Amino acid sequence: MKLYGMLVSPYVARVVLAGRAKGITISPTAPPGGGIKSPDFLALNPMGKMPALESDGRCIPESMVILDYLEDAYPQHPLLPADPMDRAQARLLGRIVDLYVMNQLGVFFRNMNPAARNAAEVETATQALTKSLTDLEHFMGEGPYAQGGTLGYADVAMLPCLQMVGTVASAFGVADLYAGRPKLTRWWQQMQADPVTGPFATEYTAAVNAFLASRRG
Ligand SMILES: N[C@@H](CCC(=O)N[C@@H](CS)C(=O)NCC(=O)O)C(=O)O
Repeated sequence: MKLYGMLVSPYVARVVLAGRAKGITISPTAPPGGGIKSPDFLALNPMGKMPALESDGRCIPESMVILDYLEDAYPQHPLLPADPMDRAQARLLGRIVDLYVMNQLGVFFRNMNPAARNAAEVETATQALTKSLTDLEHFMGEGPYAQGGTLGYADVAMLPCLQMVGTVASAFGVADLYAGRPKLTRWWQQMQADPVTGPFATEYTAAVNAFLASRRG
């Protein structure tokens, strides 16, 4: 099994983290042909995005589909709960992050330079981000993990994405994604305390900061 991509991508990172939570080592490797737009990589994954998981000669893009594949292929240490409604809730938290939280990231990236910033666009994205976090908070469980008392699917789906968004949004005056949101606040404390996600969060913060520093030049 090969995971193509770079750890700094939150979508790649959630697959790496899912592997760690399940006790499987999944290390990202550089896409073949020198990048995600190379003919060699596009032959495997014409979507031209990371991550892509290659296994037995077949390729799966889309990080949440990869998480589901890992659940099916490595059932020994499940990250999804057993109850159908709980499973749906876990997937919902990942879906809210992907469709509504991460959706704002592009605007922030486009406006990183304060001198060329579109203030109206940033304000709209900030409001949408605020709403999406409130929605996420609503659907989270009572904790201390995203859904219940053990590390699971929703935690690994959420963690790198919220770390990336939090770091980028902090450059736009959004000081703390979790402030005023008790479930998210407790969750983030738990993520830092957990023996799997704590070290991962430190490693991922370093990767994000290095990436942002390289973009600043
Ligand atoms: N929905 C996809 C998103 C993947 C994605 O957008 N990855 C970014 C890196 S963070 C990428 O490959 N971007 C290159 C592009 O869109 O051309 C997933 O969950 O895997």
